[in-house]
Parts: sequence; C-alpha cells; structure tokens
Amino acid sequence: MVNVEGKQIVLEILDTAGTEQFTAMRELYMKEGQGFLLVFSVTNMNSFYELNELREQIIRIKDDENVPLVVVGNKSDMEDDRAVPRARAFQLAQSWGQKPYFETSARRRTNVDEVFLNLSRQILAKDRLKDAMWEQQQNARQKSSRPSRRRRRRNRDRCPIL
Ligand SMILES: Nc1nc2c(ncn2[C@@H]2O[C@H](COP(=O)(O)OP(=O)(O)OP(=O)(O)O)[C@@H](O)[C@H]2O)c(=O)[nH]1
Ligand SMILES: [Mg+2]
Repeated sequence: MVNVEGKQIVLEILDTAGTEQFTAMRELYMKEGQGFLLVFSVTNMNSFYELNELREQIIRIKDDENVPLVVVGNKSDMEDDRAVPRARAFQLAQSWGQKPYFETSARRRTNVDEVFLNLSRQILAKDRLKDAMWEQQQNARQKSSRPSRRRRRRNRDRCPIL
C-alpha cells in the first residue's frame, strides 16, 4: 500500500525470476502489468545488459513505447564492487524516453520506497490520460448521436506492478 498524492493505492507486485524458462509466462505477466521495474545489479555488467531485451519485449507485448517503467540499479551499498557506472545507467534510462533511474540498496532499504512511488505515479498519470481520452471519445460519439451502452471497466483500486 502506498500513498500517492493523498490517495491510498494497493500495489499488486509480481517478482519474476531472472532465470525464467517459460517465455509464455513472461509474456503473460508483461501483458498484465501496468508498470515495470527493470532491476539490475550495479556490481554486474551482464545484469545491466539484460535490461535491453526485457524492455524491447515489454514494449512489443504492451504495444506501447511509453509504458510506465523505472530503471533500478540495486546493491548501491557495494560501491567498491561497482561495475556499472551510474552515468551509464542514467544515460540508458534517458535514451528510453527519459525514464527515471534510481540506485537502491535492498539491504539497507535505500530508495526502495521512492522507486515504487515513482512507478505508481507514472501508472496513475497514464490511467488519468486514458480516462480523459475515453471521455473525449464518448463525447464525440454522443455528438454523432450514437448512445454508448457499455461503460469502460475501471481499474482504480488495482495497480499491478511487475
Ligand atoms: N549487498 C547487497 N546484496 C544484495 C542486495 N540485494 C540483493 N542482494 C543479495 O544478492 C543476492 C541475490 O538476490 P536475489 O534477491 O535472490 O536476486 P534476484 O534478482 O531476485 O535473483 P533471481 O530471483 O534468482 O532472479 C542475494 O544474496 C541477496 O542477499 C543489496 O541491495 N545489497
Ligand atoms: Mg528473485
């Protein structure tokens, strides 16, 4: 549960395994997810490289270049073992449509809440945009005197993060 802009939001969080065997499973969670944390270890260059493919897959499956996403470099407490320069990770996140980049330490709990808060904000902003577009569409339909039978199913209290 996070408090975003004065509202209590329930997050549905799915932690995926790095060594996922079944790509069908991966496609399913990518389809369901509204927001994504792409996490690598700042001590492991390979984990950083792997983000590219994940992002491409997410964009393909969501069919959306601007899907809510945060790039996360974890293990910031292990500065002595750093393999991925902060600037490099920041640059990558920027090149993906100015996505935010955070460095976290799950061990010390540094920046962890901030990451979830940022992603929740992105998801909410996207929801609002979709609602506004839907209403605009409805107005246009009404003007052309076609009554709408179905109301859009809203997803206000669910907020899946993968
Ligand atoms: N020092 C430090 N160690 C961490 C941190 N986060 C995770 N670890 C350690 O890194 C190792 C791997 O952590 P996991 O949480 O299993 O990593 P994962 O990406 O979920 O791995 P899979 O689920 O197997 O894909 C464990 O030994 C953790 O204790 C951190 O912020 N700092
Ligand atoms: Mg894990």
